[in-house]
Amino acid sequence: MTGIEQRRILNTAIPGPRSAALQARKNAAVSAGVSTGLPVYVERAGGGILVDVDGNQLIDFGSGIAVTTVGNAAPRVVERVQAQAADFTHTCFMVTPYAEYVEVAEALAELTPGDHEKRSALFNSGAEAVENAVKIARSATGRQAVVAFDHAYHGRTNLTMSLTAKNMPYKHRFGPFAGEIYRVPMAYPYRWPTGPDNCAEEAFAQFAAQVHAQVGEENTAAVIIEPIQGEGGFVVPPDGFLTRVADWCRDNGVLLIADEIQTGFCRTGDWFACDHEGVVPDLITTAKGIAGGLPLAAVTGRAEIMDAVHPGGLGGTYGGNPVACAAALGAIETMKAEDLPGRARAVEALFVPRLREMAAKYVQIGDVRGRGAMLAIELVSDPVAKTPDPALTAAVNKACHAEGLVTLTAGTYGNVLRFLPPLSSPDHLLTEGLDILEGAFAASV
Ligand code: PLZ
Repeated sequence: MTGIEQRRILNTAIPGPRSAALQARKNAAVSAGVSTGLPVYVERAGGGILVDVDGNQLIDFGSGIAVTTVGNAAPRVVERVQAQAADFTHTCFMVTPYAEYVEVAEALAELTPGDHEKRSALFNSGAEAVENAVKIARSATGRQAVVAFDHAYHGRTNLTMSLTAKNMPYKHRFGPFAGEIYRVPMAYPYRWPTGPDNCAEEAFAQFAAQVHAQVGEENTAAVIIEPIQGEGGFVVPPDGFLTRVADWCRDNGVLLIADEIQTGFCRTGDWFACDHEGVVPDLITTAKGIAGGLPLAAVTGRAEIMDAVHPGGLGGTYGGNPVACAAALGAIETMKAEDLPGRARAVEALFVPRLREMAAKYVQIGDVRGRGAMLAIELVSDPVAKTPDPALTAAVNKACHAEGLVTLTAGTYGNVLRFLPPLSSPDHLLTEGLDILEGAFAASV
């Protein structure tokens, strides 16, 4: 750990005066298009704590949007990054390569679902990985159409924004969008019209029928899906849905791209969320948790698909930067040494009973869902009509922030509170965070 006392401390109002002064400078220097959910300015972080410039210590239930799974400034990451930065910081892998990139690709081949032969390519951000997965799928199949789901989130670049479902804030006024993208219903048990028991089968039937009627299997290069949707509201498809989609893809020569950028690397209690059902995607995109906070992303896939691209067709100046690769090797070592999939399951065991208790007490909590340390509650103003309640969601979120608990919202309707604590967080901080959440509910309903 980083020597930060694992204790919440509130010295000032949240945000405090130094954070407020920095936020004023931010507003004068940074585009208004880049907003901040909780404008406390962070000075140090580790374990389950963020320390701000006013000396407040906040409990982290966000991990910088599912990134610092191994913890912030995790010791093995820091050690490797410091050593690598002192050795060299950049050569460009496409010019004069280095071993760390190859080692990350080897680790991805070992850890990602399936025991087939694999290849990887490394990039800087999740969106860039998704862009490249689509390029690879089109190149390998000679087909163009890409099928994405309702509530999907795949990034903010033009192609990935086009794959993303939600207008505000991601797409509004940013069109025109990329072509050859088709959207189908998502298996969303809580909101499935005929009930959760029918969801897997009916959602799959609609998916297959719509692709057949509106796209054509033979025109479809890939189906892209988050095995648990992230920004869209932590929608967990019922068991059986992903398997049916994967089987359909195999039967139709369509590539299955699992976007595990948010779910990957121990977050859901497995190394990857696909492991839960034994689904083996043709291509998998990873980022976020892979490198403990440094920017790194990857596309990993079947050797014959990844190698179908012409030499020189994939790349970029910084993709697989040596310092980011060193961080990834430190992060992966940490995940193995500390059994972080097991730790994520322990987090689920600690959270879910508490969240269910709250749901029994507050009818506004319509659904408790997620897996491992990727958990959420969906808030509704009417539990029968399931009317989304984004106002209550914002109020609870704000009340948590005021008490020094960093929470995040999500969901197409803005009515989901999500919990993504770092897996380095001690239990007592998780319990205290849940106490704060319960207090925020009591104060807000
Ligand atoms: N695919 C499944 O979750 C990033 C986005 C936050 P980048 N999610 C957080 C925001 O508002 O921009 C994400 C994801 C999934 C792709 C991405 C994109 O990853 O590294 O943000 O480009």
